[in-house]
Amino acid sequence: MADRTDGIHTMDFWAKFEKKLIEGSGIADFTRSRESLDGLWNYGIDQYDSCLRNGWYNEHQTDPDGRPLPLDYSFDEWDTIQVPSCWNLQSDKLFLYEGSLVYTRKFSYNADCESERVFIKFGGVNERAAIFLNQTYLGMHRGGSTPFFVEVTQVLKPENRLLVVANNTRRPSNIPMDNTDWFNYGGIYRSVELLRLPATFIRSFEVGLQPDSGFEQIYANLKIDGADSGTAVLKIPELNLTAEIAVIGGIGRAVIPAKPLLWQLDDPKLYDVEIEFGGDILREKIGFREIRVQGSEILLNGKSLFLKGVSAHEDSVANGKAVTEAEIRQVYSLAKEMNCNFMRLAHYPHSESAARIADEVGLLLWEEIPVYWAIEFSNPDTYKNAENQLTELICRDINRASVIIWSIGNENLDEDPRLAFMSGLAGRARSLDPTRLISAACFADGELLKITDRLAEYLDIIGINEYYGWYDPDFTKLPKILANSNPGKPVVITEFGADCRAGLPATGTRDDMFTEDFQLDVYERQIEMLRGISYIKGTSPWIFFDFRCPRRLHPVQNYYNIKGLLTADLRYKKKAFYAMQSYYGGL
Ligand code: GCB
Repeated sequence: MADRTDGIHTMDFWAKFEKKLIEGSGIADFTRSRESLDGLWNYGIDQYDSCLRNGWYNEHQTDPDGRPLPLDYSFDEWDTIQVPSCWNLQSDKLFLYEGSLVYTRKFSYNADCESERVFIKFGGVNERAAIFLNQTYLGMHRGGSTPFFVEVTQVLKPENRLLVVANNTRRPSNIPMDNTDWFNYGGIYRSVELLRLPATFIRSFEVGLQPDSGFEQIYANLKIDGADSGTAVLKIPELNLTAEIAVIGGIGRAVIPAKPLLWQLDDPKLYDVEIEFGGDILREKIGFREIRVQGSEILLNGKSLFLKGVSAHEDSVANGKAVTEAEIRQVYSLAKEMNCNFMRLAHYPHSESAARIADEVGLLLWEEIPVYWAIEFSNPDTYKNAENQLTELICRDINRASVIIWSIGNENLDEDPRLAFMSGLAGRARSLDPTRLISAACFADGELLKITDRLAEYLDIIGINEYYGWYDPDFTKLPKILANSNPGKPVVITEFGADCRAGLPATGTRDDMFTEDFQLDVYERQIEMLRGISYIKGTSPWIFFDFRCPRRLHPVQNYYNIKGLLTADLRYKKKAFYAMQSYYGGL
């Protein structure tokens, strides 16, 4: 029933719904059969959050005595919107909308068998989502870039209404916070799927090369939901490998002798891997490789590696964050054309397909969570949110050979609460995944002209963002920083760059800001400076292609961050693209 008192009482309805959070819900689902819930959903633009305040999700049509009530909504008569998509690109009136959209659809369900458990997977909803099925509140997910799974077994009926309140309001206490340098897309922008699982199922499984085993062992870890003990069977047919793994307390762990061909950049070999427990079978394609650091070296399969990278946002002109596989493949093929072996996927987890495709094409990845700029580092709930996003990301991509680095954040000042927050995240990442490297994009100290960030102690690779030649025109500081620093660890220059409007006519001098010549000049000086520094083991300049950005109001920018080496439509290569291509080509 629409509660008239909601209008006269202040009500922190978000707090009410946040009492039931959906966290750490990951399920290994790659080859599981699924039913798509994508397609056209009804939607209402709910600027004042009336659905949550007034309980529309209850669908009360009458008062307790059966008299009809006036309703302010009519779900099935609302307009429709495509799921998945960013709402901003679906209608002009939604382009700059920040707030709630109520999404709803109906679907039918027939149980395959009585014991089956059913989950709905949401690949990504920006930024928070309150989920209701058949008038039952199932929980709220925070974090716009990681998947979550909601069990619906007990609530399903033959005919169902699914209702999602998606909200992209920027909040200072969120991850990310209210100020970022990218576009705040909204909506259910990755697929929604229904998964039917047996009563006992494999919730997660992880298979990889056992570190320090001389490439002669693999490890397997799995978690079972629904049963405590038994025996799992791991099979890798191409290696003639069949191994039994004891499951105790729902957990199975084993280290098994095996000599797989290693996953290499020029030969990204993937094996079909199968795991079975109690009749539940999961299949994956897995590459075996080892990544570690030694002194200031990064070693891939024991060999020294320079990360020839570039940073990129998940953004396309046509689809925003809802990028297609074809768009990801196009970006990767352009990165390879620039002679890259590495990409920094900034500043939040990109689509699950990004790492799967990188596994296939042989590209190394840095994956990041949006602990970006001035996060509320002293707020325990903000930490909880960040840790959950990190957990969901690691859980999603744990089997991807391409992913070599978990980045726990970008550009925050070295202050005590931040150190406690970020070192906590580093510890969490290590405990979930001791086989990959931990990094973050940090600042050098602009006054001492030295890398001094205390977070470095907790990182395997120190990422440094610097904009000498652009935000700080005094380029002479860069050589001083490089000479004054002795980090004892590999450093990757995770950002440098300059704005550039493609094709902007230069006036004939190389000092013309925003022109291709100016950007090229910054790149040439950066390359010259960085190439001689022994502890620098990679670069990922900012950025591969121009992207939408509400903070960029200069007419040449026109609401885009134009530091791209390519234009936003990926069609035009700026001059600096060729400078990077020739630098990387010569390494
Ligand atoms: C940075 C940020 C990045 C911005 C970039 C810029 O330091 O890490 O998110 O987009 O600078 O263009 O200012």
